[in-house]
Amino acid sequence: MKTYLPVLLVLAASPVRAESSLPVTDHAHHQAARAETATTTGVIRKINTAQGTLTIAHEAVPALGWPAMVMPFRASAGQMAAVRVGERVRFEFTHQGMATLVRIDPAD
Ligand SMILES: [Cu+2]
Repeated sequence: MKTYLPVLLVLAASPVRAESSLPVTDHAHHQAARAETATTTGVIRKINTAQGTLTIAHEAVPALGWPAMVMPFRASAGQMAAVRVGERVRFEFTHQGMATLVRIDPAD
């Protein structure tokens, strides 16, 4: 027991030291973290090049607790040019703030 105790103390102390080295006065470390993404399928309903959005009737996203719905996703000019209204697509998106497409491909 005596030989294990110092090891346990070091292990218990390590997370505390790591945590205290993070900046706690701002949220810079949150912005630096990799954005979480989710993937689902849907049908393109509208391509709005002026607003930079694709409106997609998407299926449920269980990972986010989202039901099926119609909503806009921020999209690049290249992404908007690569799809047609009525096309079934599979797409990956970030969902912090406005949902933004990471990638979009034909679903079939
Ligand atoms: Cu939605």
